[in-house]
Amino acid sequence: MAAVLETLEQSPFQTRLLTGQTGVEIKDIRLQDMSDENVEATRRLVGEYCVGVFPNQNLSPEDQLEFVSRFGKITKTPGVDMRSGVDFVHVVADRGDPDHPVSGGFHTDTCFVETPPSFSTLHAIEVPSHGGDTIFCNQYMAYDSLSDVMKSWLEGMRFKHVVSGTDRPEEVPDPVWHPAVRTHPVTLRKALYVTYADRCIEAEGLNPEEGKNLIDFLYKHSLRDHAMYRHRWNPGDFVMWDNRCSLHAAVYDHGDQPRILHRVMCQGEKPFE
Ligand SMILES: O=C(O)CCC(=O)C(=O)O
Ligand SMILES: [Fe+2]
Repeated sequence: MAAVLETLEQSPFQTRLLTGQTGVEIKDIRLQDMSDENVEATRRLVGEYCVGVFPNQNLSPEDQLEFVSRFGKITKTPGVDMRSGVDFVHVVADRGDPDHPVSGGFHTDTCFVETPPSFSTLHAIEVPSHGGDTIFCNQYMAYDSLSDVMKSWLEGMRFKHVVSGTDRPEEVPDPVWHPAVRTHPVTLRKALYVTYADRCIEAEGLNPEEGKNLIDFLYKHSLRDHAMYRHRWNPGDFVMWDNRCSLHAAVYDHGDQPRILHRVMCQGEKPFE
């Protein structure tokens, strides 16, 4: 814990923690004007608290691409239509169903490639007056709260990740194996790296039933209230999360109110234990 608070105190920004350990708000900074030094401070802060919230931004799709490219090579999910007319800027504009609100399901983005995105970002263009929140959970906390026996059991364990739901199956990559526990390259903390059962389908060395139950347990273990931050959107919000240490889920309870967000991601390293 001490190391975490140090990062916040050392940061050059006006910051506010949004929950005990997950989510940090970074105020009074225009993303287009950020210095290289502040980009590095952002990388550390978001790495430590999993989610960074920058209110009141006004970014064109090109500005967003430019900003995110400072954190890594811009990337996109294979097989997904961008819908924006600007390559690599994905328009997220899903409608809710007033009678049957659902959660999009907690996941880490595009984990089914060799080098999954480090950061994903959403810039709010138009948001519902209520509903349509995005929830994040902290995968350092999920790992830290496992027993020592479970932690040692997961050492060297790898899970198989595959694509689920795609616009263009021909662009889908082959399955990949990633460590169940990954070390964050910036914070050097360990985080549990699982996602929903459709995408995380097998544990190396275990029989199918064992693997399915293990992944199911770890996934459920990740979704505990005290490790979550729930973001209620305002227009102009820019939210950046670190896929190496968090899961997230959209909540589609906004009925037919418009909800339009621009999404840009950058590539991370190959996950390592
Ligand atoms: O719409 C949202 O709030 C998040 C959707 C999502 O999972 C993503 O953009 O990666
Ligand atoms: Fe996502």
